[in-house]
Amino acid sequence: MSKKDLQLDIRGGANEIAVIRLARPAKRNALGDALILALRDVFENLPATVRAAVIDGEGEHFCAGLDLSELQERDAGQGLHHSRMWHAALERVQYGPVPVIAALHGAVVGGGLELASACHIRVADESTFYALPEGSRGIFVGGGGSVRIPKLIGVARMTDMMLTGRVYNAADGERIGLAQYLVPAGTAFDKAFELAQRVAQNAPLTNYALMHALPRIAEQAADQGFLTEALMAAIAQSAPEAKSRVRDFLDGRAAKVQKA
Ligand code: 1HE
Repeated sequence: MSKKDLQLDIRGGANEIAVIRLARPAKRNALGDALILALRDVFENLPATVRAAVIDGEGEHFCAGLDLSELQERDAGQGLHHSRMWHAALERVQYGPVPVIAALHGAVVGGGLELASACHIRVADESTFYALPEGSRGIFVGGGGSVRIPKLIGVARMTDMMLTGRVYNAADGERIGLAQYLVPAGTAFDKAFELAQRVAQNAPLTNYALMHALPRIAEQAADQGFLTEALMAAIAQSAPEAKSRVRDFLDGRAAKVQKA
């Protein structure tokens, strides 16, 4: 991997946004080991001033998944560690310091879909298509896809994608839950950045609760989930920022919720 294959650009303003770009368009942003480790390092070392991140891919495609040229003869132990390396990196994306918004276009396939599913919001433009070609390559997902993708679309749809090689287009992808936003071709980054700016204005503890507590509460039995929720709510509302935001609303200084 060359240093240029993963680019980090911190955009200023009161709330900084990290723009992270897969920049290996000649290989359709395929993810080799070095690129995966670089992704992990970027999320581990984001400056504390950053409040949200956008990830996108240079060229015609978001990401072609695992760099198949690196797929050598691995024994079972090496295969296990390789998959665990992906898990560690994508955990840094999902459970890192700030919400991450994926700007998708073109191919979002294999490990590319695994990366996208580790992000908190997915914005897809009309050129986007989704597939899990692992099935036809004789392999299995290894980047956390079997945990995260069924949470978006259900086990049955993921099974179909892998058994039959089914490709979802952008509109169907949004319909089934692979992306939360569908935008005109060429505008995914702009929309993702706009959303990141909005997310960056939230109280940091609210964003923390959404990233770190909500997915875990959703995995808990209801009685445990209710308690975790109550603890998180108590912590969030005790922050000075929460008190001043509520005071702003009560004093008529904060925006009302507008009809959609
Ligand atoms: C690659 C890869 C790659 C492209 N690894 N080199 N992923 C896949 O099985 C998807 C494989 N890729 C494709 O199906 C297509 O490349 C795309 C649909 C993504 C794009 O098509 P296209 O026509 O724009 O590009 P292309 O001509 O196929 O590829 C351009 C170059 O990128 C070419 O190399 P070149 O040296 O001949 O120019 C391709 O070989 C190279 N390339 N994709 C390596 N993936 C943690 S486990 C995750 C498991 C997986 O992700 S498995 C799924 C892998």
